[in-house]
Amino acid sequence: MFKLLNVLLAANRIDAQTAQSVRKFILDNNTFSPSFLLSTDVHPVASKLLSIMEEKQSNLCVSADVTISEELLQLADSLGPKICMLKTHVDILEDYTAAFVQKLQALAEKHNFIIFEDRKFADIGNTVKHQYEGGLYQISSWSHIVNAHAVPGPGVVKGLSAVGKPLGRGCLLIAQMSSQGSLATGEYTKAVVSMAEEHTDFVIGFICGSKISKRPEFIHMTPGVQIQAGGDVLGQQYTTPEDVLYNKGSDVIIVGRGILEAPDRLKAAESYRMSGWEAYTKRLSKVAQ
Ligand code: S5P
Repeated sequence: MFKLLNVLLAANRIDAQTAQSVRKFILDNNTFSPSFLLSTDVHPVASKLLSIMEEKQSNLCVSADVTISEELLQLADSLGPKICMLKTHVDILEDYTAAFVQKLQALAEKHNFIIFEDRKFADIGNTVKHQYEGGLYQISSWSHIVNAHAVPGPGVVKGLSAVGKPLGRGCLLIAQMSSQGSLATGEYTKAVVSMAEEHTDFVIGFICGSKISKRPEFIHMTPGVQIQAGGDVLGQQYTTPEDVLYNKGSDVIIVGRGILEAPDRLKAAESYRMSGWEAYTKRLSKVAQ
């Protein structure tokens, strides 16, 4: 439809205003989907995430960095309708129990969001296999997505994949970081992209600051996002949703303190959802033109 509009516009059969209002109508009525960009076979977790994004008109991942499990569950329940994904750091909880993850899984079902344990695995394949599957947290049994540093080489992906693939799980590789002085830049980032391309049966995308791969099967997720650019005293650097999604070409924004420290968390989440979705669909419509 976008191409057709361009043809009609070029032939002066419609004016620019009509073309724009038809484009807006198509976007508003969701008659196209972000997954229109996908031409290849997509990993089931990635395709689930994309359909949740469309259905809820949300590309917001809340980073639920709280230390009490009851508070995390409350967050998941109240913000659940606004988000496509909830990111956890399960090892910062003071009171972790197996019952807690069961409740979290039930909330993920109820509100239809993906769970992403931000474990940042970074060891040899055999060790990460144990860390992913076993120990206190048994992450592979409940988290749809995990992430890993590529620094150990492809063994880290192979080890995680041995556990996660049979369970239908997906993995993100950390290709860039939001923190000041990060070493994950340039050639390192490129090597991470190559590593992902070698493991598309398990790797579904990246933690990154901008679009780093043109391959449509990869989802780009960006942390270090707040309504106002800036940072914290420990090196975190913030970019705005518009910049990350429209200018830098990422797909999902990961927001922690921008929501957690707001006077009204629900209101803040809705505002990130709205600005995130607007910037994302604006970019997709530009790509489609
Ligand atoms: O490069 C990164 C990668 C990650 S996953 N920078 C990050 O900040 N993160 C995580 O995103 C970080 O561990 C934290 O959980 C969240 C950002 O939180 P905020 O409060 O600064 O928004």
